[in-house]
Amino acid sequence: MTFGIEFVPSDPVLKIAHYAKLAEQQGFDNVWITDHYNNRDVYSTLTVLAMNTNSIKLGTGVTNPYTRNAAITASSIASVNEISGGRAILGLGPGDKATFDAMGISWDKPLTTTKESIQAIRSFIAGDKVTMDGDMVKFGGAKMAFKGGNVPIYMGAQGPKMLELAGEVSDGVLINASHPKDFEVAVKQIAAGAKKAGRDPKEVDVAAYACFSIDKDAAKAKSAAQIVVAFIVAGSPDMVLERHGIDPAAKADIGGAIAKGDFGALMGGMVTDGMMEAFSISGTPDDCKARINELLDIGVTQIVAGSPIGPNKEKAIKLIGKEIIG
Ligand code: F42
Repeated sequence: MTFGIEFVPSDPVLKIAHYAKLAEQQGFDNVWITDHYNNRDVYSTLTVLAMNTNSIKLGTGVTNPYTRNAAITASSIASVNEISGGRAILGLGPGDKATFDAMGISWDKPLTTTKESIQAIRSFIAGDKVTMDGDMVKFGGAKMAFKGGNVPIYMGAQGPKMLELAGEVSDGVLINASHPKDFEVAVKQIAAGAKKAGRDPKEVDVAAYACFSIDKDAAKAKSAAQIVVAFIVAGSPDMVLERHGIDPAAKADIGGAIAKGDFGALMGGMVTDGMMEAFSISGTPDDCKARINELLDIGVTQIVAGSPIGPNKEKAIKLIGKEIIG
């Protein structure tokens, strides 16, 4: 098992560098930085992290193929790879529709765009001259002027077809989920894709990109994760809610409370224990360890501690290091 940590650059980059250094000292293997246009830039953040750490792997978690052309993404991640002495990982997913609507970008064929972009990015990083006439990605003989080295490519994926594609073409998959029931399904879909491509499914690192909150006080840990879980419920497909015995009607109520900024209602019972159980790894170190062990048994190979990590990030990173990574 490897252990990763996610940071959202809504915090200043130097603060994230401090947390990343601490995570490295505590034995984390990977740091993943999210990419949204309204936060600090993901590659600037990774560059600062590269200069402030020595061994932790540095990934986009995840960028997308719509706001950045595949050649630009290849050049950016290859630069981080060079600066960090070969520690870069590219995490790529199709992004989300609401963001692209706000940016005036049409979100056509997310799966095809992701697949073709990965093909192009791999070729650019290898130093090839790229000529492509895909459905969504086209290049007329573009080539990078430097070699990118070895950069693993991970996919952000939840849907069945995306997970299958991840099994076919990726080095790893970052799955936004926390519960064994979701991974039972996902692991099978990834394995089906790998078999289709003639690969051993073990070649694909299966990462639980989880809503994680740890504290010695279970109630404090859970309370810190409630708002994140509310957003997950509001954005989950009905099928996923039903898998966890949650009435899909709750989605509209929670979405309404989020839209009104009514955090009192969300924290006051709207986010149920069942939702917390389904969509977070939260509680004491022993609670978190028990869930992690269940996930490992099913085939998860990397645990990513995602937002909020804990009521106090610094304490939470140290607790994970001491009690879980050990
Ligand atoms: N998104 C961001 O914008 N920034 C982030 O930092 C970020 C982090 C992140 C971390 C982990 C993670 O798992 C996801 C993350 N995301 C982030 C979201 C990510 O970018 C994707 O939005 C998300 O993972 C994709 O969700 P999904 O796997 O459900 O895929 C969607 C697109 C979907 O609908 N998939 C379908 C499926 O079955 O898998 C397939 C749809 C399909 O086949 N489409 C056809 C095609 O060619 O694209 C076209 C069909 C037609 O009729 O046109």
